[in-house]
Amino acid sequence: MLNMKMPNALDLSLYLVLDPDLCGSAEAMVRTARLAAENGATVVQLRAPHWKKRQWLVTARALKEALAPLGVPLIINDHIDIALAVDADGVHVGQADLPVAETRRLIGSPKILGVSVSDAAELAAVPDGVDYVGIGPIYPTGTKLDAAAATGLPLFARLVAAARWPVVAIGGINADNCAPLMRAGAKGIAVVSAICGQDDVARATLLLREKIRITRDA
Ligand code: TZP
Ligand code: MG
Repeated sequence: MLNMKMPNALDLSLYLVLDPDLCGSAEAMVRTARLAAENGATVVQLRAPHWKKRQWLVTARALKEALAPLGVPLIINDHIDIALAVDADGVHVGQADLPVAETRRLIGSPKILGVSVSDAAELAAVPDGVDYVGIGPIYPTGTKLDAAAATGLPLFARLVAAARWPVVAIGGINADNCAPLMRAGAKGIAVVSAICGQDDVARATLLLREKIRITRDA
């Protein structure tokens, strides 16, 4: 019998997107990521739109060291070179970033690739080659100032139904409003401010984790 080690299936259920401003510093970002991963975050994305490349590299490397022993994948927002430099687990691109096909060609087939969409037209235009689609913002958010208009729950449910890929919901999501998104078919929720900058990151993560569990078991 072949002794092949199957890669772990990608668990998108609680997807933390890091924010340097909300966390306070790069060091606090790494602490936040570790605490969240220890308490139920299943994916961590490094997102820092205003950073210079060197800061990206140093922090991505520290995150990889913190998360790899916990088995939690590290996704790099937009910067394929940083993902390759630290051997991150994947890349997440937006509508204004390098397109999916070019990104896939550069990172290779085993890596995770996600793309953001905010409406039906963007969703319909997503080509093969992605592992998941992030849809949002679903609810109003103060974290991404240039975000598109919030979809709201009914449109989100229609988008999930139309999606050919696993969907992660993002934007204004917290422990109180995440359940309907999971029930609508999301494979996971992505949060920034519900974890980053919270006084007790472990507790905030556990609360989200528990809501997801309850919703799944219902
Ligand atoms: N993309 C769409 S909304 C958003 C991103 C990165 C920010 C979500 O932040 P929060 O604090 O979870 O609303
Ligand atoms: Mg981007």
